[in-house]
This record gives sequence, C-alpha cells and structure tokens, in this order.
Amino acid sequence: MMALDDRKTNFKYIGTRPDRPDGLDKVTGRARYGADIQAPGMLHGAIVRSPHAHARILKIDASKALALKGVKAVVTRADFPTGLTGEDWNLQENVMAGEKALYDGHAVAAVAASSALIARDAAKLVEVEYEPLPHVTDVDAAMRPDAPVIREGAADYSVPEGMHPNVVRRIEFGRGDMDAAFAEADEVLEATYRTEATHQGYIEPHACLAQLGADGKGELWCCTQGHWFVRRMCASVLGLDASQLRVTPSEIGGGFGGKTTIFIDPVALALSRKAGRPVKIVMSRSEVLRATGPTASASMDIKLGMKRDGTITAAQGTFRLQGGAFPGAPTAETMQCAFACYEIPAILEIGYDVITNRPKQAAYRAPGAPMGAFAAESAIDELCRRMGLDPLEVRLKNAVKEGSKSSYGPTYPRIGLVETLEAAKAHPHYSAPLGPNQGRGVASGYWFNWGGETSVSMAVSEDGTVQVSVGTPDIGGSRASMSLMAAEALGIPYENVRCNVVDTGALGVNEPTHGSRATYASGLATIEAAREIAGKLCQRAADKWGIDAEAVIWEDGCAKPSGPNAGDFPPMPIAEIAAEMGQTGGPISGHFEATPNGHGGSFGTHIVDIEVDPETGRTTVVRYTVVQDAGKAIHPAYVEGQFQGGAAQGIGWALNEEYIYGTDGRLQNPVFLDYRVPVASDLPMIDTVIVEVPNPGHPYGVRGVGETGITPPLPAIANAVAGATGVRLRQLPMTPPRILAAIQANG
Ligand code: SMO
Repeated sequence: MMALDDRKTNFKYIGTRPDRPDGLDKVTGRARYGADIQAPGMLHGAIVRSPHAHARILKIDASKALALKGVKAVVTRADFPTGLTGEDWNLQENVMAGEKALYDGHAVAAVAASSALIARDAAKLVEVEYEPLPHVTDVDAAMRPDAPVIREGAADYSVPEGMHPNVVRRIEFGRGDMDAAFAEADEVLEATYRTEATHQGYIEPHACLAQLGADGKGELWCCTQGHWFVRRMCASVLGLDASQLRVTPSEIGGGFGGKTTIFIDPVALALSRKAGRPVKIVMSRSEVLRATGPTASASMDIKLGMKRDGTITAAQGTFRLQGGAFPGAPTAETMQCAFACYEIPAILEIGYDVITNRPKQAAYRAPGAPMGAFAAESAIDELCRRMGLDPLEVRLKNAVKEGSKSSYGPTYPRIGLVETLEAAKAHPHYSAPLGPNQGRGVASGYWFNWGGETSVSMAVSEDGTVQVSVGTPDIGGSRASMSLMAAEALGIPYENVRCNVVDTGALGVNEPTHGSRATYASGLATIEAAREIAGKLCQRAADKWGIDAEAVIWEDGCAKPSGPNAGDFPPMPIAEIAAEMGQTGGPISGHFEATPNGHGGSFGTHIVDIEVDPETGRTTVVRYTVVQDAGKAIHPAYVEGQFQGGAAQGIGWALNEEYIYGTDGRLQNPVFLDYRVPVASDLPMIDTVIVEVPNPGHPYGVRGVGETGITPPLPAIANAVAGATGVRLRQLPMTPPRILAAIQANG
C-alpha cells in the first residue's frame, strides 16, 4: 500500500458527478434483473414452506403434485447430499429442512413445472405430515431453562457450560479495572435496551435461473451481492465441484447485505438436475419476509459511568442476539461497534448468540452495529441529560482519534470522528431553534472497511477506450466510481472507460459487494491495474521513439518524454498507442489480484429533530442532517445517496419496522402493507455533509461509506424523542402506542 506522501491529492475526475453508465438502461427497462433472465425450455420452481415454527417432518407425499399436468420434478432434502458438517450443514439445513422445520416459512420441498402458476398449484398439492413441537421466537425466552431445545449440535463455536443449548456462542473482551473505574464515576447508569428484527427491504426479491447437468456441470444466473460466494455455497450444499459451476450476476435491485447468502439457488439447481431442464425461481414478497434473512434482534444490558466533566470512566455491556435457527448472529460486531467511538479506560463486553425458531438472520448494512449503537449512544445521552452536560461536547471529549485504542483492541489509524463532530457542531441545524413538542438528538456511529479477496482486470481497446472488469456487483453506483478512478489514474475522460461486472469464469475470486468494500477494494485494485497499463503504454511509446522507458512518463492520457529527452517528441495519446497495439506487441492489459487489508473505516455523526404529538404519540421527522467521513468522495452524489439511504433505513428501523411474531410462532406481517418501510412522504429532505479525512490505506484516500449511515439514526432518534417528551424509549421501534404508553407512565 502507498505511503501517505505518494498519495494523489489533486484530482481531475474524482469528485465530479457524471451520469452513471447503468442509469439509462435502468430507467428505460433495458437492464436485466434476476427475474428477467430466460432460457429456452425453462421450467418454473415453487417452494413448499412450513406453516409451523417448529415441527418434526414425518412424511412428504408428492404423488398428487407429480400427477398434475406440467409438473416435471419435486425435490426434498433427500435430493441433497448427506454428511455435511459445520457451516455447510447449517447452510443446507436452511435451504431445505431435514428432520425438522425450524421456522415459519422454512422450505420443506420444491416443485418445478412448465409455468409458475402450475408450480404454485403443485406446491399446494405436496402433502407434508408434521408433528408440531414447542417453539420459541424471543431471544430472552430462548435462553431460559424451560425453553425448548431447537437444535442439537448446531453450534459452530464452543458453547458455554451450564447454559441452555440454544446459546451457541459466548464472546467476551475488555480491559481495565471495572470496579475502580465505576467508583471514579460521578453518575452510573444501568439500563436494558431492545431492538426488533428488521428486513433490508430491497425492492427486488431474490430470483435465479439454474441449469445443472447429471455430470455436475452447471450454470446459474442470479441477483446477488457476491457470485463467488454463491458458487462456493451452492457447491458445498449440493456436493459439487465449484470449478464446474459458473455463476453470472444479474443487475441487482437492492441488497443491503441480504443478498450475500443463498436461499433458492441450490434448490433451483437441484430441480434442474432432476428435471433435466433449466429452472427459474422468483420469490414473492411474503416469501422474502418470511424466509430470507432479516437482522438479528437484540436485548442488551448497559452499565455506564461518567464524571461530572463528561469523561466516560467505564462501560459494561451484555449483548444477547437472536439470529434465527442457526448460528451466526453478528454479536461480535454489535459489541465492537457499541463503544467504537470512544476512548474508555475500563471496558467489559459479553455477548451471546442465541438460536430461536425464526429465519436465519443475514447481514444488513453494518450488521450488528445499529443495535450496539442504539444501546451505547442512548445511554451516553441519558447520562448527559441527567447531569446537564451537552451530549455533543461529551462525545468530542471522549472521541477516538488516530492512535486511540479501540474498545475492542486494535489501535485506530487516521480516522475522522472528531472532524464529523466538529462539522456537526458548526452546522446551522445544530443551533437552530426547536418548535413546540420537538426534540433534537445527536449520535455517532462507525463501520469498518473490509478488504478481502479482490481481482480486477483492465484492457485497452483499439480505439483507446479502456475496459475494466470487476467482480463486485454494482448496487449503489460502484461501476461509475470505478470508472472515475480508472479515468483519474490514466488521465483519460470518464466517458472513455467502461466498467463491467463479470462472471465467475472471467476473473479470479472476489469477495462480495459487502462490508463497504466495493469502491474501496475493487477501486484500489482498479487504480493498481491502471498503473500497470500506464507502464505498458509508456513502454510502447519508448520503443517507438527509440528511447529508454525510464525517460517516459504517463500524464493527461499521453506518454511524454521526460528528463534528458523532454520535448524531443510530441506527447503520444492513448488512442494513438492503442491503434498500433497489434503491430507493436499485442494487447495491453493490467491485472490486480490481492487480498488488501481492511483499513480505516468511516465514522459519522447525525443530528435529527423529531416532533412528537403528545396526544397520539405520533412522530414526525422534522429535520435530519448526516455528517460522515468519506476519506475522499469519488462521486459525491453517490456518497450523498449512501448517507441519505442509510439514514432513511435507520429512520424506518427506529420508528416503524419490526418483525411481529404471534403466539403460534408465525410471522404476522409478511407484506409491505403491514411491514411498513418509510416512503418519501415519511421523510424530510436529508441534508448531508461530506467530511474528507484521507484513508491512509488507499491511494486516493478513499473510505467505504455504504454502511456507517445506518448506525447513528436509531439512538439519534431515541435521543430526540427523549428531548421532545422527557421520556426515554429503550425499545424499538418507537411506535406511537409505545411512545404514548411511555408518556402516560411518566405521568
Ligand atoms: S451488510 Mo453488508 O452487505 O456487509
């Protein structure tokens, strides 16, 4: 990685706002999403789902379904290989139930037929005999001694002795003398916070088209955030050789983390193998809500000590996360992010992953972080209000900076939390007067930048344009961002760069578009590949001029003689070199394959004004400002879009969205009418401030920005509601009935 001194700071294309290359295709309907993919002779799949939260599967009789005209195949778990262990077994169990159905909506069989309608009718004709078992869907209830045991041997980790077998992992970290540090505090707060499961709410339901031969050779087209992940997971669930499976991503209509895992892809592959035809599956919205991956829900105990001058002396937290019927809740991330913004001398955090009869949680934008921030940032605010301290000043006083030891261990490189707090303080919103029944809340948040396996290839075309092939699907404009970085690195116009997302057969392994890594990791790979190309272009010019390549520099899209040869020859543009490639040594390409470290990460601070109607408890988001460190904004419009999108999703999570399970263990609101995400009319114009504190781990100083924005809204809104009403809500979502009950309980 580059030293800070080598870093470019004078940009020509970076920081501009050109149109995105995929924009026109998307608005004109030309872009092909998962459900648009077709194949000759394809069948349509439908999935039979458990109506029980927990039930033994005694018998599956598909004879009536198979008798229906047009039905070509039925698969059950018997069509999947046995003997898997660990994570592979858990994945297979989730994709298709084995001995037991583990949650409402769990797949137990699937049908392929000549039309989607016939497939759905046939699915209803599959007769499944269940023996219902006691269930549990609440995290705290699932830990109690009397809770039903959901699964034996599900844990991937060491399970604490003496705890209920539903607890599949325990994590602990900390430092310092807790007793002494709490004794130093002038005030100590102890409180319990709860967040409900929410869904990413992506517009496009999961869809795929699969073709698998009896020889194990297959192709899969799907909407996904990471096709190499999909390939690996499908291969392990079906016992295939991953190199025999080619996965091509479609355009993707939203992911937010929910498309980093698989649900229907191996089922479509298994149906295809059995039917000998391509099979397409498109999920419905209610299937998405019942049986894909919402967030974990959390129950968290916080103890926080503060001095009269605002110094945080000690923080203790117990975090219980419910991740559905499988291990893997983002408990560690919740713990790491809860107090990531502060330098606290004494800290103790304990976390538990708990399984319940709910669908397996999946990643959702900064997975785990919003819950931890809700608890920690609410507690800080509550102490500040109690002690008459300014919550923003207290944050500034305790804020982490370069060289600070994080709550979870590592020391921070150069980061921009203080700069976001200063910018928030200087923003007119922070000092604007409040109206009646209005309160203002502030909160900060953090998310990492992941590195991970990255591969990019780049090629010069004969017309002098440049093709960039990346393996990170474009969810939020990353093709445009990558094109800007290539244009900058090569000094050629943005319009002369084409960035494409290519399939698993066309490039080395790439981690998905997750962990705020696409623009960061594929971006730095793009810059490195461009540098390789610039070197080769210089070599071609040097050969032509008959001078040493060392005496040629690449500048403004041209090779130029320099040093002793400066001015000897006119600059040679890329188009001229490209036109002669065939005669001068063949195609010119560049590659970058590496596993960059996750460096930096992005901090943000949000300010929100909430108005609460004291008669009804109804809330209105009056004004909202996002301040976040982007390191260097490649395409400021997309950075602003990420900031606004994160805030909008956080507003939904804070005020309205929740998974509601009935006493029967079934999801009560699996449609967007009842699971209501915020719509435009629920939101104010969300103001954004881009702070740029360069990331020392990236040649252009870039930080991934996608996820941090959903972390501060939950506590910022709770803090604003406390300001407006004088009551503190410690449970999400803060629906009107909950707010009203809290106001009334307060007298
Ligand atoms: S929630 Mo993200 O796709 O790491």
